[in-house]
Amino acid sequence: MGTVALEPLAFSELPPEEMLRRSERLLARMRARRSTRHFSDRPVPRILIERAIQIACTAPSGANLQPWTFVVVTEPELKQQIRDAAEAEEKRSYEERMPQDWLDVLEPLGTDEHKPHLTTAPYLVVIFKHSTRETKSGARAPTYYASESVGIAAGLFITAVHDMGLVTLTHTPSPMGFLRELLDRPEHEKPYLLMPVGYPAEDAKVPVISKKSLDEVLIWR
Ligand code: IYR
Repeated sequence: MGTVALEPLAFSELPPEEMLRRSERLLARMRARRSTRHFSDRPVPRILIERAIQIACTAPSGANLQPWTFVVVTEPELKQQIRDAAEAEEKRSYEERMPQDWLDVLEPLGTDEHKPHLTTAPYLVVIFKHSTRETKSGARAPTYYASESVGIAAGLFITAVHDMGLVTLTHTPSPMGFLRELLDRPEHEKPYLLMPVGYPAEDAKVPVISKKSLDEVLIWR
């Protein structure tokens, strides 16, 4: 394998006050982001979803392997099948699989096995993580830091959706294997996150919760 060509980094330095201004603007914008379970069925232009995915795909990834696939579901019957399967798994999880300490920490958030947003939201975006990749010779080889890479891409997707004025919810029905089957993805693609995307319902609610303070999360050494 040859080395990749190098080019100069396109970088324009900003004045310090402009750096601070931008950081404060983005912080205020991101502090307004909330996950809601209450979606409107109002249509959203496809181009916005494509843009959010393009933004997600700017993420750094292990060896630049970009170990992700985004499947966007709009077909009502398929959304219904996904909802039915997710609710069946979630019912078992809430009733049998999740230990009491997990149920206790979720209780204030009011989550349960009912997932109406999976049929209400105009789009269900499912991110798949590639556990292996195809080499030039057609053999299969590992991917590297795939979870970290896909997690970063998901973070950028969530940021993009919020910044363009839509809402999403990171949903992780467990186990998620049914998504690979329903969406016809190959064995090496593992469902990573299921995200309904759309406008919030007019009466959308969110739990009253707060983020940790800087003091609680930051240690300078
Ligand atoms: N996957 C379940 C349970 C759940 C787990 C966590 I951690 C949450 O923050 C929220 C829900 C569900 O989607 O209901």
